[in-house]
Amino acid sequence: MRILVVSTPVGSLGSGQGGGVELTAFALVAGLLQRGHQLSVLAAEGSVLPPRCRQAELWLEAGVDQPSWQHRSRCSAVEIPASGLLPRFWRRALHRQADFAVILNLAYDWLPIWLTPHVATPIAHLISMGSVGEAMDGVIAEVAALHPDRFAFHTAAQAADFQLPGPPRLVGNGFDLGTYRFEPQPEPLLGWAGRIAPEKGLEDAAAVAAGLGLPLAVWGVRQDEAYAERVEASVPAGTLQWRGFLPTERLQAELGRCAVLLNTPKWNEAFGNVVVEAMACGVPVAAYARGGPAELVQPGVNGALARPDDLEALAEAVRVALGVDRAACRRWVERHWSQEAFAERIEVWLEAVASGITSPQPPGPA
Ligand code: HBI
Repeated sequence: MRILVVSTPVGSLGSGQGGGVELTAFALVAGLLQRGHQLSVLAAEGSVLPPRCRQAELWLEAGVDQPSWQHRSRCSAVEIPASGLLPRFWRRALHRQADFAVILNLAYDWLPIWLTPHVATPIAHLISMGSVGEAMDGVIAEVAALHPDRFAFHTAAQAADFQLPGPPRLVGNGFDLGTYRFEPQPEPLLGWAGRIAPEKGLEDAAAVAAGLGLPLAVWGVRQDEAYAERVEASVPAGTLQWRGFLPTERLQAELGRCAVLLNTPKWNEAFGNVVVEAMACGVPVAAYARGGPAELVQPGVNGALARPDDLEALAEAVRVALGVDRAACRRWVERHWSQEAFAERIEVWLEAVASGITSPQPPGPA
């Protein structure tokens, strides 16, 4: 099929601002190309595709970033900046829609979902977060009631946040496992990776590392500077090793040296890419039993789970994870989350959407 993938209007691909949706985009574009589809990717100016995605046609748009949903209040109205990227993406996508069998939207935004019943070329939405605002919850519920087949989610925990007419389509996620090298010998070092912002709960990982007397390496974009400084001040100097945001190649080389990765989501984490990335390097994960990570961590097999927000339980989970077989972590990721397996799940979904056999016809004009 000829597929148009519309990226997130928050930052350019490759900058790290787009969070997990970047990894997802690269995995599904590369995987669908491998399966013989023709891909075009619509993204913000400055975006760069990795070599494995180079056969995709890259369309760039300049414009003002869409304000990020997870840093707005739950009752925020939909706000589209003047000269916004989002309307420019969709002006271009609608203008060229006839060239494609299906449009795959990766943006967690109101406009593309609202457009769905009114556009000839079917638009499919891979929802990348749990519930973060009423405007999004509302438009997903409204459009899913008519076109349930147009929505896919990463995990059951994430999908459970939304009002859907039937069981959700779950596609998990996908990773280019050739990028991640298995590391059998760790250092006495704990790890944490993610956007450095309150919803990711770094302060809990810092407290547990300090309590265990082990250093904590921290990777990620310092999205909330004041928050990062508060966490730094909350533990003895030297506990945290701030490693910054690294491209995957370098991140995995450092991540692999950790004895355990701590994952401490305060929100309903839709998937938890870093959990799978760590395991791909052989690093067991101690995570809160919350959101996507609770479906990824198989206690005793690839890590341990702790009651959410319970520091004692998290420390105990770290101790258990320290004893987990590192090769078993790598094997588990290869079985479920390869780029190839993910692209096949996406292909099955998009072919059903393109054939249009499953969605009821929208009601006539009111
Ligand atoms: N906010 N408005 C908006 N649009 C997005 O696509 C978006 C976002 N916030 C975060 C985000 N995407 C990604 O970091 C997550 O989907 C992973």
